[in-house]
Amino acid sequence: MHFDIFSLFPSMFRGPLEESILKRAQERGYVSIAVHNIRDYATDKHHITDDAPYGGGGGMVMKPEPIFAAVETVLAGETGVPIILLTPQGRLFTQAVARELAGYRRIALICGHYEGVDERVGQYLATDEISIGDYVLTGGELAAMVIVDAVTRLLPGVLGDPGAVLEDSHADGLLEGPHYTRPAVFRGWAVPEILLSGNHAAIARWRREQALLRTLQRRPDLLAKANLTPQDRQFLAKFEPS
Ligand code: 6GU
Repeated sequence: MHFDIFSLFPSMFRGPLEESILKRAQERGYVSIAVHNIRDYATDKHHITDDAPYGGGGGMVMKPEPIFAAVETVLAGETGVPIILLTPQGRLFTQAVARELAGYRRIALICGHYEGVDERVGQYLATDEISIGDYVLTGGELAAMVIVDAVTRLLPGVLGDPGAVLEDSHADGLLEGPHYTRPAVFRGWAVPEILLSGNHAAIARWRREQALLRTLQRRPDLLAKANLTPQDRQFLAKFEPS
């Protein structure tokens, strides 16, 4: 997978993508990331990338020309590459969207800034608009990093254990249950007995029930959309307010 990121602040990307799993994924060739400075594609003497909004009002708006020039230059001759504008007005980024994006060979991410981006970027250049949540960031850079991270860890080979992504929170529409490691008793707090039992079928059932319970307690909105078996429903029925 290759990511092309278009930003006015390329140095924001230096740290986060160069640690841990993302670093290893790049070193091993599963993913490559190119950060392009939109300012380099402004053709005027001062490399201006923003301007006052038509119609008045506060704030500045990112000009269309440098963004179009940057994306069209970098993606020249390419077809079928999603061009994603990061904006709080976009569709919500979820695990399902991460899986969808992981199916592409190359993805372009445009980081918006200031009060917004000239509407013609969303209309005539971007093929998609994505938001990472219902809050406002100072720019799309952190959102782009979130997407690169969530998508990269889904690529085959990136995680050591291929089963890990199947057990993730949200992978099947449920939150994950609790995890424990040694010591068996820490400050008097014991690990649930069942996990020490060696009964793998019972442990699997317990984990499923913990995931169901945690989702019911913390994110009941997810339960409505989750893939539940009759056994799951029977278990949850015990906790329904009667
Ligand atoms: Cl993609 N951009 C900005 N500026 N704020 C956001 C966002 C994106 N997603 C949530 N908030």
